[in-house]
Amino acid sequence: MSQRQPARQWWHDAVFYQIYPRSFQDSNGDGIGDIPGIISRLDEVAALGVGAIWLSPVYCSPDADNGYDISDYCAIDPRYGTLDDFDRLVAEARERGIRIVMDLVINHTSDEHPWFQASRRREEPYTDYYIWQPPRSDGELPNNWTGFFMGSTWEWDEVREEYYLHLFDKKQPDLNYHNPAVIEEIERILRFWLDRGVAGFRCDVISLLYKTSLEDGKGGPVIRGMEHYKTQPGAHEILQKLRRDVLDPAGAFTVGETVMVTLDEARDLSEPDRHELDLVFYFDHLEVDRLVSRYVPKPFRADTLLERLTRWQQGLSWNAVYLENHDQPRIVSHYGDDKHYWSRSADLLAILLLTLRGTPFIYQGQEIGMTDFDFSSLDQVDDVESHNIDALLREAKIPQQVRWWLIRTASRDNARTPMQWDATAGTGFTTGRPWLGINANHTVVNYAAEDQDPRSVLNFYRRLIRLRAKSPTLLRGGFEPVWADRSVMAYRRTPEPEADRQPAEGADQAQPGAAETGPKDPAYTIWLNFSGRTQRIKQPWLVSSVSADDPAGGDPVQAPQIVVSTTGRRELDGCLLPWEGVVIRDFAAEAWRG
Ligand code: TEU
Ligand code: CA
Repeated sequence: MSQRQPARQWWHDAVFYQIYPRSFQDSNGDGIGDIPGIISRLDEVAALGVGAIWLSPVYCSPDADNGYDISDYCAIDPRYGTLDDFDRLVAEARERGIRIVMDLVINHTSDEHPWFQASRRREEPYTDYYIWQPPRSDGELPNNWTGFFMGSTWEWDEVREEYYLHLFDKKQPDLNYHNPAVIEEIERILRFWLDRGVAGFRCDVISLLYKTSLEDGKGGPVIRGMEHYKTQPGAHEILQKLRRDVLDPAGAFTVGETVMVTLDEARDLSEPDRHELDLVFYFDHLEVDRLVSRYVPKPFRADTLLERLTRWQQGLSWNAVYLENHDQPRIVSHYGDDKHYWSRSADLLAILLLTLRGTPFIYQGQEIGMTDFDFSSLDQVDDVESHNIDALLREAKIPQQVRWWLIRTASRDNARTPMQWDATAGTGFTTGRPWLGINANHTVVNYAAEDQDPRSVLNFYRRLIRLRAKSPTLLRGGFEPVWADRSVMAYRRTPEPEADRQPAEGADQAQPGAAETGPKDPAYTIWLNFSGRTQRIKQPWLVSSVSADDPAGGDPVQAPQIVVSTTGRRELDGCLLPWEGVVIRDFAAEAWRG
């Protein structure tokens, strides 16, 4: 796949910040984050240098899955605020040059949504808004599918006297996308939020919308039946229709969450000439040390991570780059070392996120190095998925310690503990009783302390985001793997070719990387040591400050320079210290030819 430059759009150069409203900032002491709370922290978000906020759901919801079960798509849940609060958020963010991107959860609704209530009573036109099936002739379930939250995907409904399909929780019935009326409803919802100044949508499990058939699934007990609904032709048609009818006319941006997506599927879903999504979130790079999705840990290998990143970095025109979200464990606890090298490994992972090719997404708290939760038992955990998994493992007679070990490492609640704003008891998040436990390390890991500490993880993120914004190579250059073994990996970002140097779409001079007329931006080589041991690298280019004569006999080529380092070292001696990450500006490197 050639890495020719796609026509520049704002989201190619922006850094995104994901907010999980429930855990970001509470403004009224009920222990639950809300929209006025977010507004009160927009300066902090802006100070990070982000250009857009992805807002996890704030719609009306009975919260079976913390808002990913929506009962009214065009209303704000009273716990989060009002539509006026929302409009104020959009306006206040815009004033700070920040766009708002909403979470679009349309694979399923809440079972408390009026559509579902009417559908179960066969009230037209809602009868076929969902996927209903009678029992099989032998009285069995309609098929053998199993869901994302464990167990069968079918739930019996007393009123309708039929089963309905739910790929997630039974309170999240799947919509029927064979029904054109459902697609019209979705178009109305999109227009409702676009008319309120929203810049685009993060589309929840968007590749699962269209169930081509309900035949039995092949394969094992985990998420069985996916071959009948993952990235089906019908889904491509729907995405093209939504783009044509609503999204393109509004110039809206879309990033799709595409679980278990393959590279070919991702191309079909997001390459510019497909007119479907602008970007996709894939998961491969976060499962290097996992046997099954987020579960069952296995040893981490840096060379495996580089191999997977290279495939996606070079496989798509443009990537959505992320290491955390509200479903994943905290990356410093997952790939870093939050015990012995917390700050340095958090910085190393910041280098990885902000030097890869693509649009970076930072998850709230990642910028201050928040770690996985410090819970000691399941009763402190809220997430429906974790409780369902524990129930399934208990049925399978798995001992309690093993169940807890599995859940502790993979639970989504690791990402959902309240944002740590300061060292006070409520960590500045709430004056009330937080809906989920606050990590005891908030006395050290918090925004207020790090804001004042120039060597903090927070200021490291800020510096990297500034470096990226003024570097055409980091913004738009190529990606090449350089070297890796089980602990260390290195890659190069190569300058974009002359021909591709173009001002950003509708760029004003303030735009990062706008019309560059200055000296050509060099290449950057990034070296990352993912281990607590010093690694000797026998590679010639892991040295610095050696100026060389230009082989073409021109002026001496400027020596490679370390521009970012997690240890603060400016000289390299063929070794990488524990969790040392460096970004080397390398004038000697040839332009990438793409
Ligand atoms: O997540 C899809 C989902 O299943 C994820 O949990 C995914 O399996 C996992 O991250 C892979 O490691 C989306 C939302 O992000 C999640 O919060 C919702 O629970 C789910 O859809 C249903 O809406
Ligand atoms: Ca609140």
